[in-house]
Amino acid sequence: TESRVLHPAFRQKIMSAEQAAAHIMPGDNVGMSGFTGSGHPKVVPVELAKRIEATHARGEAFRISVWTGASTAPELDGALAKVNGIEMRLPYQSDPVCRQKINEGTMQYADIHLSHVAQHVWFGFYGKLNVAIIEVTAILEDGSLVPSTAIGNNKTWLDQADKVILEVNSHQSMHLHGMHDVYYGTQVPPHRLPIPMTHSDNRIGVPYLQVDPAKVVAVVETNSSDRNTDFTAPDAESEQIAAHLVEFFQHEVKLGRLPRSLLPLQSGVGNIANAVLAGLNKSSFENMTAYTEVLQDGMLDMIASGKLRHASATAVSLSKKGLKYFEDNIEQLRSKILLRPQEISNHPELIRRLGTLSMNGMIEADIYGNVNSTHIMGTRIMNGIGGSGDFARNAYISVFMTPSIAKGGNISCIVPMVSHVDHTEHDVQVLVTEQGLADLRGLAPKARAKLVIEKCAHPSFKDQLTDYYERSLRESPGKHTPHILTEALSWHQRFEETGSMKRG
Ligand code: 0RQ
Repeated sequence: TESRVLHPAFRQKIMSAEQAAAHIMPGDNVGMSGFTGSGHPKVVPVELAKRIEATHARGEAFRISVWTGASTAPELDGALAKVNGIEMRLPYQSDPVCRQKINEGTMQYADIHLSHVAQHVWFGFYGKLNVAIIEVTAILEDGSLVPSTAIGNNKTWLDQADKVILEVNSHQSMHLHGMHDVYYGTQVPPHRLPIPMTHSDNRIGVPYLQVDPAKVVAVVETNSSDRNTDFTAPDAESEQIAAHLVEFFQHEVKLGRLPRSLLPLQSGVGNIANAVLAGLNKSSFENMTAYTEVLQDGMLDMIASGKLRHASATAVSLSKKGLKYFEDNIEQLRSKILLRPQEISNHPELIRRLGTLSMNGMIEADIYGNVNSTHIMGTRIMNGIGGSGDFARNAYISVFMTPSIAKGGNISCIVPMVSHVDHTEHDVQVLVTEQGLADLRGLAPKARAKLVIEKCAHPSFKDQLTDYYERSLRESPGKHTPHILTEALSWHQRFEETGSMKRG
């Protein structure tokens, strides 16, 4: 294939991945591209992992900090974690090897709101960014960079890093050019101005990334695919969750609280989110829009059917089948999809102004509506908060969803008190399980508790929850948010000890 490195100054820097990886030093903070398995560097991290492994074999220390947009893939997070090469990871991961290292206590992990990352780096909160490793689709004649399938924090990494390594991936479609909207107007306080966006399909920036060529130490040509994880077909439970939500939105339209085309949709990652989008695709709503982080297959299907008029995101994260449709139809899709930096896709100012309908997955919720999205039994990380907090607090309506039970019915996802809080009761308006939907807007704690138990809990845990709640009402010293503190987390403790939350 013809080289996609069209600018002579960049062409002079073309080298192997191994040579490029030699620019990274022990202790470096390294900013990498990548968001939900898309647009991450494919080869330099692998060569870096080899170098780290060889260094460790000589008995010398070599660890780096890895900052990304969000989750990546086995050839980045997995490879570096496997050789114990990561000292600190931020802001989001979903890799099994990373998860294991974090939970065994050998890797540090800072789980950060995705909208915070770029500005915290500008403010200097995490120290100096030494190196950026960024995947791009092409380097044009004038030196501008055509972004890949995800933008994430790339603008910030390119601006802030001392040294830049570019991976130019010819596997990505050249037709991505024009699908990106990179806003260069962000400032730090006290110089901030309003971000000039009033509709989710507004273009406010330029379709390329910029980099100072003097900082580019290496250009590596690659040809590899993104993670392209397949989704499972919606199961009965996910379809029930979707049905409850569609009915709720219809009700809100009827009451005049939502327009007929709804408001911009934000949908989280995973199979349930995908099933909800499939439900919306079959619904009577039309001309919908999306203001979200990740564009999954479910949204692509909605664009294909004409139900979704436009989607704004920071990454496309597609299955192999979804990717084929995307690439075959990319000419038409370019006017319907905009990819933006994550500081914009997740910006609280914009989420509040646009009024998103935000739908995210959770691990558990408690009877008062506090939500745990990240920790298994309070101590073990699953993935991270990702963008769910950016959206939850600022959405028009913020929805959290989960099946009502997990692990073959031994776990109730509705508990007396969550074992870790990511989204407080103040940020959670609607809870949905396959059992039903609890609309918590405007309710005081005791009314919330009754509704959550009634609508969301699994029948096999309803009595146990009701019993806890009623005894709390009697025994709790405070009657605003009644609890029996010595018992509130006993369900989790019982699971750790016996393998079930069920009372013997
Ligand atoms: O365990 O993996 O061992 O089978 O948790 O559960 O049901 O497959 O859920 O894939 O929809 O993910 C919250 C993790 C849900 C996700 C979470 C066990 C269950 C299973 C996974 P196994 P499911 P999903 C946009 C927004 C935070 C980030 C976010 C997430 C595993 O949605 O990471 O929202 N969200 N970002 O068996 C113990 C419980 C459990 C439980 C389920 N109550 N207790 N284990 N499990 N419930 C995207 C970005 O920001 C990038």
